[in-house]
Order: sequence, then structure tokens, then C-alpha cells
Amino acid sequence: MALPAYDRDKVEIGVVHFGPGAFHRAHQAFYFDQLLASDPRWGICAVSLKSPGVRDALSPQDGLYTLAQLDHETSFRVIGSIIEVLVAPEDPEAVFARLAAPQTRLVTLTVTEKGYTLTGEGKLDTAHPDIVHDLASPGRPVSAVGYIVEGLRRRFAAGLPPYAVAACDNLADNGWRLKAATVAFAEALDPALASWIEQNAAFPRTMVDSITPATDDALRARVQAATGLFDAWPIQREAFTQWVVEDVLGANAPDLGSVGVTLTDDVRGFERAKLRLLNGVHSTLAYAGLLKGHETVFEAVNDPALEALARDLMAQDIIPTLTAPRGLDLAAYAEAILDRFRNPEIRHLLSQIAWDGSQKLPFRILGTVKDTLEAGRSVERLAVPIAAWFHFLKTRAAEGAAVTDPLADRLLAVVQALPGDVKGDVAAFLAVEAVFPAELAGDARFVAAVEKAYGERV
Ligand code: CS2
Repeated sequence: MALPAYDRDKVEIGVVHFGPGAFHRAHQAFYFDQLLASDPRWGICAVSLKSPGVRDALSPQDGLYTLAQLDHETSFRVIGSIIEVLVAPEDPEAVFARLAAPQTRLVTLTVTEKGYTLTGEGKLDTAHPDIVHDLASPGRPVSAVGYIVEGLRRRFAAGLPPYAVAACDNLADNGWRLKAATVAFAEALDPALASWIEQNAAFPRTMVDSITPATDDALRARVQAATGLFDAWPIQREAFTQWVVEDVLGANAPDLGSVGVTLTDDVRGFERAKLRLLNGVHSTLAYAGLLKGHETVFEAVNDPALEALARDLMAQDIIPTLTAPRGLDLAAYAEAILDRFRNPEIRHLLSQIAWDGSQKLPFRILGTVKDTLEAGRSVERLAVPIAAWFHFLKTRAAEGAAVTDPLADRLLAVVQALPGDVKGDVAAFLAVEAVFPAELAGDARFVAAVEKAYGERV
């Protein structure tokens, strides 16, 4: 078992991270854990925006936890890069103090798609209750954007340089969207602050990748058996991990390149390929797989009909919309993704991937649909995951089961009022404008394709 290769007492906090869920602890914290072996300036202050769960689990173990890499070979590693965990609602001032500290140079985020508080068009959602709240009380924010802006405001007032902000969630152009939202929020408070952010703060776009199923009891038992240690919250992931960061961090940035991060000016190529091929197919397998009674990605990808659907989507629908970044062979990349889905060591629940469909499908599938329509090609197959999502919502509602989605109320209201015929049902779903932009919902080719897939069921 690998242990931190550095003296944790000598580590300084240089990074503030919002959202220390499983993905962060499997991914960015792992890269910083490697970096600390050569540069002690990049310890992490992890900030939970809502619940104390991570702090309560990790504090008794000094912030240390086990990362299990489950693959052809299994390995365990103790990660030491999280030096402090703060629970923002309990003590916002402690978070601001970290954000405003001169040593803090980088803020990273994994707050999921909905944590960006954006509208369907990708702008700051000024009607979002959290943003309404934060604009009224900027010194006591609840949103990630609210915290980022208040931290930047304090640095601006103190004459310090801004920190860079690296969005690490699965949104196309994540950094650009976050920058626009941050500047829009600041603009509403203080235009001088907004233009200082606009001109001085780097918001690199990033692509993050590593399959990280939620922690379960089986993992806890496995870690204990292998290491002899009780860990309240170990993390599991596949061995594969990738982080591509737009090369705009400038001087005084952590040397992420030295620990395997790709720094590039072509992040968009990587990010589109990953979002559309990996996440798009993940969501397809999730909705279509759950409807067929499968529980995990492994089961779904081993169902020949679903595997064929995944392959055809990748080769015939998604790859033609992508521009390969330098050095990436898209067909081989797609094949490698399917191989990763077949990892027998990873029990990745389809129900976990099915969460937040309203937030995920626009980036994962609808961008491909839009490009495909523009190119004049058929969207028949691309309509399958969308129709499967509708059936998934109907099934959940019929079972009286909860739907985990920020738009759950709206979606369930649609389901309750469905007229019950294919055309009427599809029209009702496509009227959810926060998911389906008007130009898409009004495109006869798209509507016909969704009706066909919905009528056939998958
Ligand atoms: C998954 C992702 O839960 C989901 O929606 O598609 O978490 C996926 O496993 C990661 O993006 C892989 O990098």
C-alpha cells in the first residue's frame, strides 16, 4: 500500500476545493498527492457547501483516506493531500479566510452540473433561489459562484492577485461558463470588481475522467481486509485517470504537467470527445439498461443489444461530430471506453448515472443531436437515449420512486399530465424548455425521431 511520500506537517494550503465528493478524492486530490512529493505548496482545503458528512468522516483520520484502484490489478493508496475540511454553512468566514490567503493560488470545483447555477442557455441563472439569496447577501453565500466572487472581492480589496478557478465537472466549456457566471454575478454587485475578474482571473477549461462508483459497504470491507485499517470513507475508482487542463494558469501555478496532467490549448477537442462518447454512452446505458432490468454498467454493456447500440452511436453518430485533438484516434478512444465499461472489478450503478438527467443530457446527447441535424444526418439513434429517459421518468413515477434531479417537480408534473399517446407524450416532455431549447423542440426531424423511439420503447 502506498503512503504519502512527503511530510504532511510541512504542507501549505495552496488550493481551495469546493465539493469534496468521491470524484474529487479519487481524482484531483490524487494528482495533488503526487505533486506534494516535490512541492509542498499545494495542499488542499476541501470545502463542503452543504453537509458535514465528509468532514465528520475524515477529521478523525486526519483527512487521510484510502483510494482503491480496482482493475486487472488492484492497488491501495493512502491520499494525504486534503489538509483541512471546512463546512461552509457552519463557518463561512473560515472559507473566506482561505480564499483570501496569499498562498491560495487555485480554486477547483466538483459541484456537479447543477452546482453551476446556470440557465438552460448556460448563463448565470439569476432566478435560481441560491443566486437570488447570494446577490441579496453576498457576505453569506450558499452557492459556489457566491463563494468564488466573495473570495475574489476580498483579494481585490486587499490588492492581491486573483486565484485561478478550475471547473472540474462534465460541462462543455466548463471554465468559460463559470467565468461568465462569475463575472455576471460580480457585475451585479460591483462593476469594477467584475472587470478586474474579467481581465485578471484565469478560468481554465478542463476535462476530467475516471470512473468512480459511490462508496459502498463492500468497498469498506475490502479496504479493511486488504490494509488492516478501518477507513470511514474509502474511495474506489478504475486505474485509468485523465485530467486535461487548458494551459492558461501562468506563472506560480502548480506544475500539474509533472504529475501526468495534460496541459493544452486544445481542451475542447478532449472535452467534447469525452462528454459525448463516454458520458453520452453512459447515460444511454443507464436509461436503456434500467428499463431492461440491468443494475450496473457492466451488465448493460454485456447485453448484446445495448452494446450494439453503444457501438453504433459512437461510430455512426457521435464520432462524426467530433474533431480529434492532436494525437487522439477517436475510434481507438471509443473502443477503450467500452473496455473500461467492461471492467469486472467496478460495480457502477446505472441508477447513480441516471441522476440529474435534465442537467446531463444537454451536454451529453443534445449537443450531438444539434450538430447532427445541422449536418443533415439522421438523429434516429440519438433519439433512443432521450426516449429512454422519458420512459425511465414514467417508470419511476409509476413505482412511486423518487427522481433525483433538480427539475424533479417539473418532470413529475409532466409525467402526471401525460395524455397517453405517443405524439402528445413526446410534445409534453419536449416542452421542458430548460432541457430542450425551442429550436430543437420545434425541429420536425428531431420530434419524429423521438416519437419513433418512444413508440418502440427500447
Ligand atoms: C457518469 C460520470 O455519473 C455519471 O453521470 O457518467 O460520473 C462518469 O463516470 C465520469 O464522468 C467518468 O469520468
